[in-house]
Amino acid sequence: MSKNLSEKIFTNHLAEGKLQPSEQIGLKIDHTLTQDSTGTLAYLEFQAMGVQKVKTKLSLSFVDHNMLQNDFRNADDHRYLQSVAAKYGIVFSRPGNGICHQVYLERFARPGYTLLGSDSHTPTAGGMGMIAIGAGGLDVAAAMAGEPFYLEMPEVVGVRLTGALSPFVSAKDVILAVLQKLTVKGGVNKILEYCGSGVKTLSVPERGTITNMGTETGATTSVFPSDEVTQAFLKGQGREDQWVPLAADDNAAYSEVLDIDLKTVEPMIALPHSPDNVKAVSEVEGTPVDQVCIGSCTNSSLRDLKMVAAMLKGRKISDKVSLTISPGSRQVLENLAASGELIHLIRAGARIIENACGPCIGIGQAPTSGAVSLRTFNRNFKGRSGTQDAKVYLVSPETAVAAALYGKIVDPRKLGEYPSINLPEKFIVSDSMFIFPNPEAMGKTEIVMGPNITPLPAFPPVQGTLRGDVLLKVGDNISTDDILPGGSEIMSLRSNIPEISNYTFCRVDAAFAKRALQKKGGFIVGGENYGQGSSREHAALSPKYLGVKAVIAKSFARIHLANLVNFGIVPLTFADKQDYDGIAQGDTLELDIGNLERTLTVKDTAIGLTFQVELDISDLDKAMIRAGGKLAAIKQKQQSSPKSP
Ligand code: MIC
Ligand code: SF4
Repeated sequence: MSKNLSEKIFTNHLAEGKLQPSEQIGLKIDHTLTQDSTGTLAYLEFQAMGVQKVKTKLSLSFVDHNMLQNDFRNADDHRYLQSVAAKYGIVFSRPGNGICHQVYLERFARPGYTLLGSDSHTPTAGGMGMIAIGAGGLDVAAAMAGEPFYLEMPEVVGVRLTGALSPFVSAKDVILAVLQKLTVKGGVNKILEYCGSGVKTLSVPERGTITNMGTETGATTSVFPSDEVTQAFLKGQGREDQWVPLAADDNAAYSEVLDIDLKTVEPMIALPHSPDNVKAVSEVEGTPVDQVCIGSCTNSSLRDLKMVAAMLKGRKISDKVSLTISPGSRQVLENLAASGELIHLIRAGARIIENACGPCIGIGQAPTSGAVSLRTFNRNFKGRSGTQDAKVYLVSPETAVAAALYGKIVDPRKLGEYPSINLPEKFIVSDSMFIFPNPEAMGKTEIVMGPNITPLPAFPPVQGTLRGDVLLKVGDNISTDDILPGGSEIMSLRSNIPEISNYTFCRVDAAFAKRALQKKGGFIVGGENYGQGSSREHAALSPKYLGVKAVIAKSFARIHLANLVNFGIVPLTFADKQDYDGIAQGDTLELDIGNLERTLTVKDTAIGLTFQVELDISDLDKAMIRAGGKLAAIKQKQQSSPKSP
């Protein structure tokens, strides 16, 4: 029977279950990846599992998010991560080496492999023909301990590309066009698999831009075939031996097919405050711009910065604009420096900042009050930039440069001759910023924990009747940035749950944390796509710490749903979405969870009404909730099979 590419890779990695859409399956994981802001928790969880060393083919720990080191806390986290890596056999990518997704794509991504990463943009590596999925830290820790990754088998949507992109139009415009069609929830429980004759016109980094931002549709992952373009990229990285050709069979079936003629794609832009609020750049031309930021895991490859350098060459940016450029990796920076292209960025007036996430997650470069900021990033949720009333637009590097030059939004196609750029046949490659584990030293390595790194809280089993107030009622598309914001101040507390939980929902309702503690917990009521965005499990763990027992929403985003289960918060959806309207913040709810049946009844004692909710999770998930979360469940499992570590 003919198979699509996703089915082929899943078949080769199937540990449990049947490959049917909506079936629960267990997937064998080859590689794992963590970054500093989710990694500290993932490794505390891994330590708690009592395993001697990682059981994957390769596990990597990156430091790329919180790099400011405003005080000891941040630096202590980095030191902790380095010591954990040395102890358990994990490759450590030092601060300064670059953004995890960009570096992984350059140095480790392999066609046909699986990757699980504690960051929602892990699907970037799908540009290399692999199944790369973002998950909470606990799921990544479990994969490092040799457990399969459990998920609902997604539907596979074919995205058929034909033709080739026009000058000044690039991969970012393609994914923005996809987002316009699918919205931020159209990809939930789906894989976007790219196919068609247009695929070969896109380089691996361009494919990575598209698979990276597939995350914003809610998709489980996105994947491209592995072809001669992939081979050339791997050859350029000195890794040609890792290439294998991979593609869907002819006549492979997809649950649906989206057709995109690349020739018809034009420069696109996502308007504030959602990645799916997409329009053509030509529709918003003339809007004055205060800040332009180029970088992030979406658009910071050598291809992108070569284009930016070529477009800025011999020009000067507008006096009205602050332009920052953060290269995706040290390799990108080194290649730009060696080829002489870096000078064009510097002379044009760009502020070159560290090879890291930086402004993308509110670590520096907050825009001025009320500013318009054009960014080549992937998320523009309100307040994520660090300035609550800033208006962040998402664009391609080409549109970003046009705005930096003119101080307003301009269709880049008006910029004259389109520069031609080529990726080098051989990249300058140096792995000197990785620390590879030394098997002899592993067992003897001490883990160094600074005073801000606190033990994981333990939670009792979840059973009986859950009772409490509706602590907060929110609308649709609440992101994990709303639940627990980024930014350097709060991110310094990522390894200290009691402290960070004080910031839960702080930008939505500053009194939330206090109220939750006073009331000894309760419920959260949400709209559609609750928990979209980042994979940070703090958005589940902090509410749990404050006593949140269940979230009742119209629908959930995939990673956040798994994180709620992992920490023993019951994720419920309204059987009849209209019941959402009847509940008010402050109402008292009562819910007997019985045996965690599929349909449960909630009593709103404030208005004397009852309504039905659905618990659409697997039996394995139910066992985790009963045990008080995944960590407790894994520990139980290990105690019953003492030989397993
Ligand atoms: C993000 O882009 O929001 C982050 C920061 O990379 C997160 C991870 C985190 O919250 O640490 C993500 O996308 O998963
Ligand atoms: Fe870093 Fe931004 Fe990418 Fe998240 S989206 S990994 S913060 S660059």
